[in-house]
Amino acid sequence: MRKKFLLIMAAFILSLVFADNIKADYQIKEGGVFYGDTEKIDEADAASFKMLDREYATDKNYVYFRANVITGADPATFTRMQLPYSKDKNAVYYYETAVSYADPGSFIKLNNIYAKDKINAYYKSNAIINSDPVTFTVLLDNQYAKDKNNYYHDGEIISSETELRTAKSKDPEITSNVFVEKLKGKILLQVEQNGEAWYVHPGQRMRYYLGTPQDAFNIMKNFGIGMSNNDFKKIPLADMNLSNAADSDQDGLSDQVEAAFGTDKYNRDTDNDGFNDKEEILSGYDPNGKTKLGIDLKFVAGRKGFIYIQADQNGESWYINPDDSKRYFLGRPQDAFNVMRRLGLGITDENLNKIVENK
Ligand SMILES: [Ca+2]
Ligand SMILES: [Ca+2]
Ligand SMILES: [Ca+2]
Ligand SMILES: [Ca+2]
Repeated sequence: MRKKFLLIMAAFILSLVFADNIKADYQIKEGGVFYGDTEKIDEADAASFKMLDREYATDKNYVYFRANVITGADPATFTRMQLPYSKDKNAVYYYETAVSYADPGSFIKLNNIYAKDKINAYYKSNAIINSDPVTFTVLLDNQYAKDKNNYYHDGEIISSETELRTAKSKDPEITSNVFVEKLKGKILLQVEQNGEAWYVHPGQRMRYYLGTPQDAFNIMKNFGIGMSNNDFKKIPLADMNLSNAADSDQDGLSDQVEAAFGTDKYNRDTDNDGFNDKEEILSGYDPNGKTKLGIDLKFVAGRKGFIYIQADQNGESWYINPDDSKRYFLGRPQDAFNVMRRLGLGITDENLNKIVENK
């Protein structure tokens, strides 16, 4: 029963496909030329009419795209290029419209809306005036392009800062830039200004303004990726931000950090093995038991510069510094601020501008 139903469905779908085919073809009937069943092409000469494919045809006088005459096209030298372009000895055509100033000899299609030849780049049927065809390339989003002088959106030069940022984020030469590669995951300080801090997101390779300690804290928390306690144990701990707030047992780990590790905030040696909680963690031992924490630098390698959240604990967040592969506690806004100031790398405005800003 089910099989029969599927067969009927398949037949139905095929009939739709074929119906569409028949409708789109040229037909010669009643002494005239039709595109599809009903659309008569008045200009067409049935005797010399030749279908080139399902969308282009010629006769002794004209070239046709679907049911329309391509004005000015020469039927004797007309050839198809990849849709939507075609050409003859004189000109290039975008569907049925001549592409202004295009050179048929050197014309190449870049995508469905951009093309170039030895003289210009083109958007649909228009030349992009003053474009540089040698360096003109389409970006990761089809509507964007660039040459050595400008970025373009839908064939127009981009001048707004906001749009420029968007365009650059689609530029593979920027996003895979070696320079950005070196700085990904780092915190940068604008030394030529007032020490403004930026975080270069290691996945997006874009920079985020860290602003005030509260902004920095929020931004860093927002990027946090959940990680299990077991995985956290593989990342070495940095001796920073560990006792910035109340430390009830005075073991060098604040109550907040103890909560993150699950140690006793009223006991300097939670597991009573003779080594205090902080000492153990910093040297890679488990403050809650006999074993080692299992530091794994291979595990850390692919995670440098990212921010992780303790999904199994209280949502504490940590930053893995790409320079020393250690994790830094981001307990409070002040902690995020400390990380920013102490780990931040000075950068010139010129170099900073090579990294796309995201807001
Ligand atoms: Ca403590
Ligand atoms: Ca303790
Ligand atoms: Ca201990
Ligand atoms: Ca121990």
